[in-house]
Amino acid sequence: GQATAAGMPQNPTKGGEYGEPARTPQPGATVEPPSPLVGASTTSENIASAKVGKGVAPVAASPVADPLDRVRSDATGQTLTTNQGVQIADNQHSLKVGLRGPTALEDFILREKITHFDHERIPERVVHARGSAAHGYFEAYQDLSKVTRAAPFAAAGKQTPVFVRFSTVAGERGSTDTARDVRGFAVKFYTDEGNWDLVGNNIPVFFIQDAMKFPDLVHAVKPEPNNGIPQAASAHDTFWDFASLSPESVHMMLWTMSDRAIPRSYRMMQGFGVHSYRMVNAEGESVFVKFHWTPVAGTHSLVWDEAVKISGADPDFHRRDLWESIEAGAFPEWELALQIFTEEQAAGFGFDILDSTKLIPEELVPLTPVGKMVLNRNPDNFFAETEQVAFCVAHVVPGIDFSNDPLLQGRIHSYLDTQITRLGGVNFHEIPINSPVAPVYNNQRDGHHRQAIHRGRVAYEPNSLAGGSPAQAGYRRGFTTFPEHIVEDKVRGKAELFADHYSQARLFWQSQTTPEKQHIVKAFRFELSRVQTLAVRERVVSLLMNVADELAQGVAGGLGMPLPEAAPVLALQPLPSYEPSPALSLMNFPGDGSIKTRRVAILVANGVESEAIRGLYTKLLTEGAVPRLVGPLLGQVTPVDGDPLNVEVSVEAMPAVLYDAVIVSSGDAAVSTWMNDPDVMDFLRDQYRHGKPMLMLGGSSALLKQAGIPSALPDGSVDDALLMADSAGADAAFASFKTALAGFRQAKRDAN
Ligand code: HDD
Repeated sequence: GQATAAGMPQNPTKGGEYGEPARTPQPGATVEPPSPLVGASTTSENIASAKVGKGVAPVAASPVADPLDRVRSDATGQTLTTNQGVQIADNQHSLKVGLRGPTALEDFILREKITHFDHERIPERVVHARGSAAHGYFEAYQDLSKVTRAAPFAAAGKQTPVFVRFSTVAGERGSTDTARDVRGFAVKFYTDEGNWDLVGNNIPVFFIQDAMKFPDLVHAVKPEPNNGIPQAASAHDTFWDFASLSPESVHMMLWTMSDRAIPRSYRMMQGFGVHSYRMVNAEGESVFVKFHWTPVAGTHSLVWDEAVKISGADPDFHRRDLWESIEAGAFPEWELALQIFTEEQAAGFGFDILDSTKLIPEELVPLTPVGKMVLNRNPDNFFAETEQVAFCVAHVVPGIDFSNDPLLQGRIHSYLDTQITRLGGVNFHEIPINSPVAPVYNNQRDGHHRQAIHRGRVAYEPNSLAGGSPAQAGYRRGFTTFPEHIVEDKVRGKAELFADHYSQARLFWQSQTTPEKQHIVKAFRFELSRVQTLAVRERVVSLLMNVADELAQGVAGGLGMPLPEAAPVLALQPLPSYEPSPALSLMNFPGDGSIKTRRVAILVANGVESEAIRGLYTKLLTEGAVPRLVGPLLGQVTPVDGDPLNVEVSVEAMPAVLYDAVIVSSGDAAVSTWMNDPDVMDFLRDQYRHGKPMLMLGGSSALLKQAGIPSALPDGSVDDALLMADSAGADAAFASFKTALAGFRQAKRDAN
């Protein structure tokens, strides 16, 4: 307890006990931790610092975020009240008939509090339950009015506020971030002509071609209904049973077994609108487009062993990463590009642009960059914003229109419908995070939780009693559906080219680098090893045989099974043949070459030589990286030279998988302690195994031998991410270390 002016002990949570002084909270202390390199030991992973921010979102001017101040509630300096505004004298005790007697029904304060608590949870999203979000803006590079009248593209430099939510698909709300899964990439544009939601994924194709199959897909991948196992994983019988009986899913299967499904960060993955959409200009002319988001930080992924270990060490890995980088001012950024094509062009592609299991190779339709998106503000409240945000594929604005993709058509229905259950009624658009910045006037009325107080007696149109207001906008201003000419039979079925399930799966496979191919084979092996039903495993491999022999053989060999017969293939002619497309490889987007936000462990212990690491620490900070002094325990370590060092985090609390690279200090005493420390040995082995850059200073390179780490690559060549330097050469080694870290991972080491 702190001392009050009166010298009384003060506990701010016990107003009833200590009276008035307790109702005056302490002024919020600004935490400015000292550098870990000097002074008293205070730091921990959770203390605000220049590296992770101050716990208060930087406030960027935004027409969405700023008006939310209207509903932001800050209790600093305020008194506790009921929901009716009645001040509460005692928040510790229920009202009892005698101190040892029963609680009175009359205790409205207790009942209001408990009743509200009982209803705190709302249904989680049926898919994409686990997610993280941030505010930001989209800025157009150029005036795109030739192509679309959509507001965000009206002028070069025009900014449109956005709220973006990233997610996994299969896991429940509390599940791990690093599951092998598709990632959702949902962007709400608060345009000045209404809200536009671009609800995409980090993979440009989908498992199924028709919305009719979506509930089956989701039931198959979710935990099995009898025992609720497994959580956030596709590695089980029901998923692969469904997938193996749905050959249309083969192309997507390859993507989800690739490293795309285990991104290093939400900030380091692409996003795709998946479907073909239409853009329509003011003259009513239309083209088709596909949407692509490309991260400025490059595309980087985890390796599977690392993803599994992160799940234990920090299940919030991606959520924390997004939060911390925004707090630290390292704002994530993507470029938006369009593939623009006409109906006539599409007729010659050899695949159907209405089929969501197909992408359009960039060799066929190159990308046109149209703008960038920057995420610069964390939500203030996870529930109010991230949980209550409602994305809906049907939210389009004038200038954006749908295609007839049967998956998209079903989605147009599904998203509105699901919010009615999830958010408790039809007025979810009035929840602040969902409200457009464009004004809303119509004759919809009432419903649960109505916020607007509509004035007047007219709630219909046409009317004369309200002077005809609100009036139709007419075709020039209002949303106008592109008048596509259609004369067709009403049928259930699919178009012919939808039956080609393998051409693009082969294209994807052929476009991968060798390590990527190896990871795909291993992912299939892992998933199918967990499948208990032999026939399901066989069916999957029989599909893969139509993709590539080396793939099918690799997977079958890994499962200890003979090659089955290839699955039957419909003879369709002529099918497109593709050259490998470099854009389909993750390696194609290395990023901007910086090491910003990369986390670097610097191992320290008593007896280290501190001069070199002080220099490296400062250099890393200057480059925008996130160095951490990692020691055996919290507290201080005593180097052979200079001031004590403050350990920022212990090896136990943050193991190797939570860093992108390691620097191991020199110093005989420290090195000989580490030789016998199993945590440190595991740390080094994992760093090596996961391909991470390692800089061994002075005598610490002796640890490599002890850990069984080879000094050259498997092919005998030099490992340029495994660096050694004596302390005098540490500065020079930093340049090589930086290059290795910018390159992210040594793929050739590959023990994965
Ligand atoms: Fe979906 C959520 C993306 C097919 C039905 N979907 C949801 C979210 C994303 C996607 C990113 C989470 C939005 C958020 O963060 O709140 N979904 C996709 C993509 C698809 C796709 C890229 C294929 C191209 N989805 C799809 C189909 C249907 C749905 C075919 C149904 C016919 N999706 C839903 C849903 C969800 C949803 C049930 C659950 C929660 C929500 O909508 O708001 O309506």
